[in-house]
Amino acid sequence: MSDCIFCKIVAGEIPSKKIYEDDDIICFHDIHPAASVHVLVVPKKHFSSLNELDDPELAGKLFLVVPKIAKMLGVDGAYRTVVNTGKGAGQSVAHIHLHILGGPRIGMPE
Ligand code: DGP
Repeated sequence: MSDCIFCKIVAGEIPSKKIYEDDDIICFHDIHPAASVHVLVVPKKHFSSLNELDDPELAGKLFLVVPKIAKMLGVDGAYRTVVNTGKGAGQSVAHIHLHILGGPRIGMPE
């Protein structure tokens, strides 16, 4: 989608700190990290949210890549995976993405 910020990151039109990419998926650091490790797993194909995702194979790939990326980042022993769906739930970018958060939370006492 032409006005989608994550589509622009996928297309290389907006820079990102990319840590993983394959034919279907890109993963990059969140610009506003909420933990010492905070990355976003994003399908290259545009789906506005989990409500629109209708590709079971891609859904499987999105989940199965998470532990691989967590291991790459050294947080596979303990991490959270979050998918916000809808503005009321905090979804600010209308392109489905999974958050991976690991390590100490930023701004929160341990
Ligand atoms: P959500 O609130 O679940 O829609 O998460 C969207 C996340 O995307 C939010 O944590 C901030 C991040 N984000 C927004 N714009 C950009 C950007 O241009 N680059 C990067 N790397 N992250 C972004």
